[in-house]
Amino acid sequence: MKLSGEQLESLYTTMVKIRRFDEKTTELFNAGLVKGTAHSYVGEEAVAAGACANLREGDYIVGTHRGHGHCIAKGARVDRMMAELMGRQDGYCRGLGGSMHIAALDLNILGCNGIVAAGLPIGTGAGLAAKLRGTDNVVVAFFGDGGANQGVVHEALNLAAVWKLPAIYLCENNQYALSTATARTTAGESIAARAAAYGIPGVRVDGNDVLAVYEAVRTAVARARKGEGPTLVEAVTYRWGGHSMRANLPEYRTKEEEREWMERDPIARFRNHLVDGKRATPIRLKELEESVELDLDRAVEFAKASPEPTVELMESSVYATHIQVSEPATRAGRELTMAEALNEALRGEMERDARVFVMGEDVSLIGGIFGVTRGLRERFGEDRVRDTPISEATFVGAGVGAAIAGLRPVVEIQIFDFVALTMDQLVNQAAKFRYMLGGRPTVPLVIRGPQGGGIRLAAQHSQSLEAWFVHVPGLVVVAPATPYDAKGLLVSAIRDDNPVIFLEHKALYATKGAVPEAHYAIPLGKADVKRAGKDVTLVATQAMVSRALAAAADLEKEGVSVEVIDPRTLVPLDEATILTSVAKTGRLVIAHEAVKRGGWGAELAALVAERAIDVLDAPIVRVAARNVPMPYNDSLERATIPSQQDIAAAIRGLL
Ligand SMILES: Cc1ncc(C[n+]2csc(CCOP(=O)(O)OP(=O)(O)O)c2C)c(N)n1
Repeated sequence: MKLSGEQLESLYTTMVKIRRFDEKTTELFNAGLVKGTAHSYVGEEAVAAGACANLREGDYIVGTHRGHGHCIAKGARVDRMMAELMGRQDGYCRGLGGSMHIAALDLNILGCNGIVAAGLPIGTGAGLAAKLRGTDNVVVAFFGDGGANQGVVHEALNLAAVWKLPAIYLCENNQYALSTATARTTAGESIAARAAAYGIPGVRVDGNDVLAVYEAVRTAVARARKGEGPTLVEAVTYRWGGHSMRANLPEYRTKEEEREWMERDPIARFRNHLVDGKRATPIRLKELEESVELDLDRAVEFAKASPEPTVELMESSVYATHIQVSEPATRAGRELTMAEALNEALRGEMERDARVFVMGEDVSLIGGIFGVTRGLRERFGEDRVRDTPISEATFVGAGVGAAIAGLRPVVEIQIFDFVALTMDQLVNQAAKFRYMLGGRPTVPLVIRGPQGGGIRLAAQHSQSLEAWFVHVPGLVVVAPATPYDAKGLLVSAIRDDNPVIFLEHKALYATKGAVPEAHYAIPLGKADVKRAGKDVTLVATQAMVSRALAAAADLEKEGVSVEVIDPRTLVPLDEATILTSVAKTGRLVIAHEAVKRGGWGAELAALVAERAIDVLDAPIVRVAARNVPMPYNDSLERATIPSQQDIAAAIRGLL
């Protein structure tokens, strides 16, 4: 396609701006004004410039650690970028993110990323959001040749291909991953050739030819906008400098190779093309260069004048404010199982808010292996109730991307042990996204599914993993014990603007309890006193709650009055209710099913010791699983998970 003079000038300006921005960044890094590290895009300018020239404001991009060029090409302001690199409050992330996390949600720049290839699941989710909304917006997800060997790249390409998502996966093959040449790590004739395995187009282009990149991405964007699905584009290029500004590594490339590639300078090449083809005069190009220079000088001044962020800003950037709700006046209602109660919560929220959708393995056609999503497909259709491939990292990451792009995904992990496959997307992406971007974006994502033992599913299908998530700032952790709590808490989790880990207990799915028919929400961070007492405070979670109540009933016969508290949400934790109870009883027993070592009980014990040691009349006691993986054998499993008798014995030992 023949580009207008204005478009050509814009491409040229973008490339020059990217180059000069990173050259300036290097100077500022050497002068100590840019800290940590940054990865220069010099030499690769044609890729971002050519690709993003095809995009509209509503289109999304996700960048990489080498992402300044991606942001500039999508229209980011260089002054706010520079302020971010200097860690200042006027930066895109208010100084909390730095070079590797620059994002501009107003321009649908969903962030650079410090984790190699992690942007691909997120970009895939943004593509899903664009499709579910019925727009013709597309996403360009950048990644490197090193990133191409991450498992999530395979998963993302597969998912986008089966769901025909409007995505362009753009591999910047600069031929090295840090020090390691692509040829030493990468099988097959090319990265683009891998597209054939997914039945989508794969195109290899000269990444130093901005017009070639523009054309390849133009075709891919047109296909995506028409709803025909994703394309994999591989742009072959070369980075001129070292891996990062900090890296001071032994040589791994030859000077000759470096020289050869610098002779293929994408900017000089385009400049010659414009001048030789009489599409621009050298004088005009000089004018454009000078205006870039002026912009960058102003950007540096802007950044230097910007204030440093404060501790208050930092601390307040982790969580979005939780929704304010109050519990229903009555808990009376029909007897439902916990699975039915959860189903009602999902149904009610999907009725109420078209942005809510559900995805996970086997959640649609059969309604989930525990039946929690049963009937939702019939009611809301397959678009909003999606069976996924077995690609946990990527469908959770797609949930993150869709949430960032404005939807409210509820993602099921079929058995919570499988969450281990998703930890990057949960811990490095979902939990930190708001914070890394300066405390403004929201990530309204629920990750739910069954944990816990008791039904002989052995070591890889029975763990209780709440401590993993409690440890991560940015995540909300919910763990209901009754059908009533499960319904109201899931409603709140879906309405919350933070990523919520919603832990169900598989042995409780079939337990019954009264559940009000009306749609209701339970506040996050509010414990429930399941039984009042005055001698001992017993804090129990999930399957331990009914055992704690049974133990308390037994002990009452012995004249011991036990107060049983279910925190219901572990983050945020209702510290006040627990501390008030301990102040009254002077004794604390904590019961959970997770293994004792490093368990959530240790955190609570430490909290009470720090805050209320003077009111304690006895040592704090934890009743928890033995420090072993869950055994398969019946009686060994029983010997591992705390019983009602274990809890009662712990309490007797305190009196
Ligand atoms: C998951 C992960 N592994 C390793 C790293 C460390 N690291 C950062 S960039 C990089 C090389 C990436 O190579 P490539 O994807 O080709 O991108 P390039 O740096 O060449 O642009 C490595 C090993 C990381 N940040 N994340």
